[in-house]
Amino acid sequence: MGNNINNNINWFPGHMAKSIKKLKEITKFIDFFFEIVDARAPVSSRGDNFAKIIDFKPRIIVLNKSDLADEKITNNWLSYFKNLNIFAIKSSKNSSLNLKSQINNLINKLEIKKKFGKIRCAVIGVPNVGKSCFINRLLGNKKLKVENKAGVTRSLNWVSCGNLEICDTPGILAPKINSEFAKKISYLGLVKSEILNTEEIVLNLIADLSYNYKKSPEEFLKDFAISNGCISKGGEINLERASNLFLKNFQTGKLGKISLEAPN
Ligand SMILES: Nc1nc2c(ncn2[C@@H]2O[C@H](COP(=O)(O)OP(=O)(O)OP(=O)(O)O)[C@@H](O)[C@H]2O)c(=O)[nH]1
Ligand SMILES: [Mg+2]
Repeated sequence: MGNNINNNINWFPGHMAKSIKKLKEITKFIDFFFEIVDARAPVSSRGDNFAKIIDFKPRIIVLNKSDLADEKITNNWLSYFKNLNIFAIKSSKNSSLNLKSQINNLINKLEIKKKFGKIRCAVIGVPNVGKSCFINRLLGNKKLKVENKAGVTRSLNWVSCGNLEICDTPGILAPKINSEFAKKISYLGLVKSEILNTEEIVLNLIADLSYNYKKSPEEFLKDFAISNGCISKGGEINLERASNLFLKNFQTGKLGKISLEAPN
């Protein structure tokens, strides 16, 4: 049985605690941070954990997976951060935008005072948000392991990229996450799926997307199961399979480019 979505997510394995400790140790040597968030929910996918860790070092917010988000809302987020004098860029793994030159421009603006040696940065964020994939894009190769599940990177890894030394870090969640954040990061697949009750998440998601205009979320899911052939051998409706399919459709953008959070 998974965690109840109405309660907090309790997934704080040993490697996360260890990584927080290590991150705190290296922060004093870090010139700036890339903070990767999911463009579909930049607030919930940041959590409230990192401000304490990164010690007010310069940072660049990366609105990643922007290919899956509502473009207009992502652009509103960029204006929002600009108004707050926070550097932010949008990014997507298939984008043809020249990520490197965009980042070099920002690094110049960060005014990192360094007479000798390379600039050191670390890439931080919640699990499965695309940290390792982002670094691979900068490197121009597939050096770091990337997989579509939360908790792939388990320790801090340094790689060299031109004038940058970049540290890839494991995805970190707070030990306790408020239930609104928990809901959204579950929808987005940023939590280890094994600890979740997928059917309950999907019923919440259907309600939040207002798909249940004339039906209850339960009826909507049953109809979805039938129309997508999610039927067990005995002939019963297989809600588990239907829930997994619905969630996958949402997470891969098959239901459209949907942002879950917009700036005020
Ligand atoms: N659609 C889309 N998928 C992306 C993007 N960036 C990364 N992904 C996918 O997201 C999944 C997770 O990517 P990773 O780079 O492994 O994520 P991570 O943040 O390093 O995850 P952990 O190491 O578990 O913390 C992979 O399936 C990537 O292909 C993007 O911009 N768009
Ligand atoms: Mg990783």
